[in-house]
Amino acid sequence: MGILNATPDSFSDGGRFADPARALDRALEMVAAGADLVDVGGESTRPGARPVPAEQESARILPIVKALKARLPTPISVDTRKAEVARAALDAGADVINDVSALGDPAMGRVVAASGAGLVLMHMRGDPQTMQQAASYHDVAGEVSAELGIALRRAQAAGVDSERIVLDPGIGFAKTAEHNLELLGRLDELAPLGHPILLGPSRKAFIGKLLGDLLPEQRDVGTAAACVLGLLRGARIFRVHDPRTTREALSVAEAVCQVERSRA
Ligand code: HH2
Repeated sequence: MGILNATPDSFSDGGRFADPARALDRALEMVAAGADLVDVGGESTRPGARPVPAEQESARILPIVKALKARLPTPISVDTRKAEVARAALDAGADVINDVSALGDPAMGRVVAASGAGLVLMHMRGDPQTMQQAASYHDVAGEVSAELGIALRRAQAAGVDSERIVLDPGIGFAKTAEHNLELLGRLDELAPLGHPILLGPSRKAFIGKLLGDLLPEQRDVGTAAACVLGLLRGARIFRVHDPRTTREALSVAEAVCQVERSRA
């Protein structure tokens, strides 16, 4: 899943792809580099980010979703927490809603259910402005798994097709650097929830910190390493800014896994 943020303030690609023509070029580049899905976002969710009104978020993403749908066969997901924005994006042709609040908006489940689209439910506590104060766990993998289970049941109760639901532990959302590392190491504990797992470590601060305060654009090798580890622990979708580096790393890891499976 290649990241395309139409925001002025995203922590890594803010301000670069707000124009639909530039966004389309970037999407084509990411697909050529191995992305199977393009995730369009119109509101930054980095820690402390200011919320964006629905009309403004829609105005940022809809021209891009339409431009991408007209030119690309690749499925498009839209990263939004608002049912109103999701409805407009689905009408414009989006295939998946990526909701980092896991149905924080009570109308979101019904909107996605009515469209038959896919849904990503990501773990977070609070919202981007408050979440880092909620980064307190006795058992991070157990609590994330239990809270994702609650979100999953809410989505099913709203009528979302179970086959279309993907779960995400929310790397960096209400998590310290240590929580992120522990979650990555224990990702296989989410398998009993029975849904595909999406992982979004891309260029996040814990990687920069581990590598000696690297800037976001310098964190792609670290991101690929986290994704390979995630693959080995069961993740199947990887949300990244630089699909080429991660795709290459995953291809090598997959080849090794395939040989291992054929010998078993
Ligand atoms: N991370 C970000 C945004 N959306 N969605 C999912 N499912 N999982 C994630 O880990 C995730 C996400 C934050 O990254 P980015 O979009 O690069 O930054 P910003 O929120 O500043 O736009």
